[in-house]
Amino acid sequence: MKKVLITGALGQIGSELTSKLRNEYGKDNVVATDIRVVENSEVISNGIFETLNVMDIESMGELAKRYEVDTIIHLASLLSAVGEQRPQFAWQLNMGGLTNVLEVSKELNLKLFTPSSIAAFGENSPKNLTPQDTIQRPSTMYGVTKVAGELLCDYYFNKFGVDTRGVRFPGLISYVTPPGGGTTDYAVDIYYEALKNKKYDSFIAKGTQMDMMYMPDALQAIVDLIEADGSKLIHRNAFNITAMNFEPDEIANEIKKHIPDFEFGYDVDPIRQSIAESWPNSLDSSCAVDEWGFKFDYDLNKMTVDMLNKLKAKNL
Ligand code: VAH
Repeated sequence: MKKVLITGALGQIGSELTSKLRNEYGKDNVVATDIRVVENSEVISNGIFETLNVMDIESMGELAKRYEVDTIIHLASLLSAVGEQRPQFAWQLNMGGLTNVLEVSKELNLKLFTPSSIAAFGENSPKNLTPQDTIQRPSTMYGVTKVAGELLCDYYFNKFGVDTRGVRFPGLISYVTPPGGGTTDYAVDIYYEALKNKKYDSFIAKGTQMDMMYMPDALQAIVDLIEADGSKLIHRNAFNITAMNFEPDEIANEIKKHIPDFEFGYDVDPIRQSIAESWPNSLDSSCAVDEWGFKFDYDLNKMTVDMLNKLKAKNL
């Protein structure tokens, strides 16, 4: 990867990925794009930024040509909970945007990374250590678009030779840009609320195990997979990856080690709870390890220390 165009660059992943890639590949080699414009955003002020609606294939192709990118990282997407509120729009955006980046990548011979999610699995996928290759019958529109997206990316690789690659992200936890409309967002909200109010009621129920990952590990996984030797990849779209696995009580107890008077409880959201229950309890990430050396640095303990320190530094 020498020059990259990122869609959804103002989102939870995009905002931190843009900064990382500008540091590692040079500011002039990262074209950050998003449909929105946000005031006081470093993504906009600290390098190349273009407004782009991923449903507009002409503008997307024009930007890719103008900046002579060799890679697209496609992050623009509606997440699980908001996708259930607007299922038709979720299909149109998630699939329309992906089809456009695939067509532009085919026309300009670009490498394409786009993430899938643990949401690509459903009730009858094996719940524990969910295999790389297994039944995928998700019950959310977001999950449907992720499975369809995985199949479409494999199709473009097999039929047209487009170099597509992706990972199935678990819940991602970060301190820079809050997530929007996800089911795993409770694991981000809890840190903000523990610091601001010393109290948080989880919208996900006690005992609900989900895979999670700290954002620095997610960003490194994106770079490592993009830079991996394609000839060694048996799978492409998309690799199971995970770093930790916990239920709400476990993350609350880890926070209490640092904020002893933190009051934790439950106020379960039945919609997001039903989504969470349809997802795996844990993933088997051995194919990512074997095929491109996936690794992670942060466990729940190390992440909690860093999250609380970084959020305190933001004077929340
Ligand atoms: C969501 N954070 O909750 C996203 C993610 C695995 C979950 O895809 O929708």
